Amino acid sequence: MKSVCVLGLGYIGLPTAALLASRGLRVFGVDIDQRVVSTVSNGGIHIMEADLEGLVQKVISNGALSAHLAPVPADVFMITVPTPLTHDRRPQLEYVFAAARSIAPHLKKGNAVVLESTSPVGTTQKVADILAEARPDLSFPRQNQVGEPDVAVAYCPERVLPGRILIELVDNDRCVGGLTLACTERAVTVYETFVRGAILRTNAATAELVKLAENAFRDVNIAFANELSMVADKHETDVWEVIALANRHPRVNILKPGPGVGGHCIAVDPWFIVDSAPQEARLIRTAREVNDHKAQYVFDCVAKHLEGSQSTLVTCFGLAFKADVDDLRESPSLEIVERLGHAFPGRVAAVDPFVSKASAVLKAAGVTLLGLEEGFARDGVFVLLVDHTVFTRASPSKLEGRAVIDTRGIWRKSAKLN
Ligand code: SAJ
Repeated sequence: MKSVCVLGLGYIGLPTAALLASRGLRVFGVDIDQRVVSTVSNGGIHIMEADLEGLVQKVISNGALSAHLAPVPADVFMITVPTPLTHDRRPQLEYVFAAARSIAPHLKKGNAVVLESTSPVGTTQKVADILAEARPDLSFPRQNQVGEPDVAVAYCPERVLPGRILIELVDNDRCVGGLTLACTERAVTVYETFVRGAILRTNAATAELVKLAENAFRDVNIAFANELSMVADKHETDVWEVIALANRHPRVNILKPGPGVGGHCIAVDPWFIVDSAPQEARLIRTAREVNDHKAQYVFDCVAKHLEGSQSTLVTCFGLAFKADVDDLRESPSLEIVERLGHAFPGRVAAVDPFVSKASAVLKAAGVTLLGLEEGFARDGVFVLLVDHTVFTRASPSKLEGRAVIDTRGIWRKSAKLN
């Protein structure tokens, strides 16, 4: 194996392509967005991720990585495109299938195709079927069949945490599931070039469900913390104190409540399980509903605070979906700020050191974007939505005598919302 073509240069594809290129492979990065291709071709990056820019610069300048608008023949094709939800919460797999169709003309005997995008069980087989239809001259695998097909097809879910992607791509264990045993072995050789963690072999359907199970597990556990925070408010107790004390039990480890769950993974992937097994996945569905409801609950708490006066201002700290990232995808904080802006015109401002320009959504909601000091200088209520490190380091004097609604428990010992 000498070359890899990575389809989709997003949060997973770009770091993976750069890492493979740094391991002596010739890597062709493909994206349908001209701006992404131009940025990467110039050694730049279009996402924020620790240490990524330096690595991309290096592998672009030494010629190991190049960016393209269409697939280039290679030994291995890696699909890392988004799998969003449709409006009715069903997996939208069109990007995966389009990527498969785009590589079909370039395939030759001995190639491997690895899907990394989070996908419902059965998607890897569908990719193999699309390739088989487009290339009747080559043989493709069927799940659990014996023998070695001309082109190997496997699933290997990404499981890296944004903010730590380059570390976790190397150190995390990986789960590789081929449609056949031979497919698994071929895909394993790809990951052996850069993974220091264990490479665990299984079949494609299991690997697909493993990925969904990981994120659903976390969602259910965060839902427990969020539900507990609402119960604690009702009993006028401090949820952070409850959690700290409960977690002193040797077998209890409650996660942290917040304004809801965001990002493109945990807020989305559990729906793939619900869609495929609606009767069975009752807890997973409820957890999603609890976490989605938390944003509404926070909005209601702030609204209750503001309704008493016609002029009280509100300053929201944090827009990103979690601490120390600039990613606004599915962000409950952004949703809360947007709704507050519409409900209380002219009174809402937001501060987020990772967001430099107010988006169209914020502008439409009439929300002003302020710098940190400007935000602290404002009158009225402070609403803490994201535990960015700069917020956790704010001097207590900035908060003295303030009405604070803290959804993350970093500014007030008592984080009760109402
Ligand atoms: N959150 C809480 N309380 C917590 C932990 C998280 O409210 O105690 C919230 C965060 O604020 C955020 C959301 O949950 O809004 C998700 O954040 P996260 O840091 O838990 O996870 P992601 O979405 O950044 O990354 C997850 C990871 N999955 C797991 O930890 C099981 C990562 O390993 C996956 O690779 C990634 O999804 C993905 O791409 O699927």
